Amino acid sequence: MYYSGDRDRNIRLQRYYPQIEPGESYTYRFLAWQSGTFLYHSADPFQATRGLTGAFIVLPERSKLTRDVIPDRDYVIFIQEWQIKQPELGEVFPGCYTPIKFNRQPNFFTLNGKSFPATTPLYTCLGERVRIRFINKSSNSHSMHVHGHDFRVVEVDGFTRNFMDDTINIASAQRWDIEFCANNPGCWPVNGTKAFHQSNNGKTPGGMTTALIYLRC
Ligand SMILES: [Cu+2]
Repeated sequence: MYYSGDRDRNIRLQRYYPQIEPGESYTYRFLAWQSGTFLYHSADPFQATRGLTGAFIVLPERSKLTRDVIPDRDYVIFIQEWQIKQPELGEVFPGCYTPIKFNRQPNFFTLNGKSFPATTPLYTCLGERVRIRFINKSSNSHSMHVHGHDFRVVEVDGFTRNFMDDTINIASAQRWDIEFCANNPGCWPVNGTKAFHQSNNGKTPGGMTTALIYLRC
């Protein structure tokens, strides 16, 4: 919604980020001038803490999509955290809850919307090149690693990087793209390294943990 003639900063913001009321739609059109890993979210930060956000991936121009640009596997891991009212720490109390919008003390941690053990594994075959695009849409930084594998950081925030590492600290809103050769068959944890983030309301195992699983191929 646009309020003309008002100098208030918040109202001017609404001119750039339209309020889309229930039942309404709004079409954004823009030039995707930069390839890379991005995200979109509601302009209201407290709608984003309740889930109005997602991944936005821009691939290189078609003419530049060569074999060395496209990995065999290309995964997105979208990191979020939630504050959900629970009677006490250390247990999960099943039920239907609305996340607390201020989200100052998150007690649930998800990868692509699920906490371990409900997270979706990443699959690969021996010898494949695997890319993982980590997107941190949360208010904390998250230190992530892939057990059993070193990796190359190939992009941060859509900008090219080229260095080896095995654990990366992803600040709030950052996107880190890593690539590695699947050269160590097995079933490996892929997880955030902070203890409480590996739990569901303090109950382990849980939280931002998933698995890298080698298939027989
Ligand atoms: Cu770990």
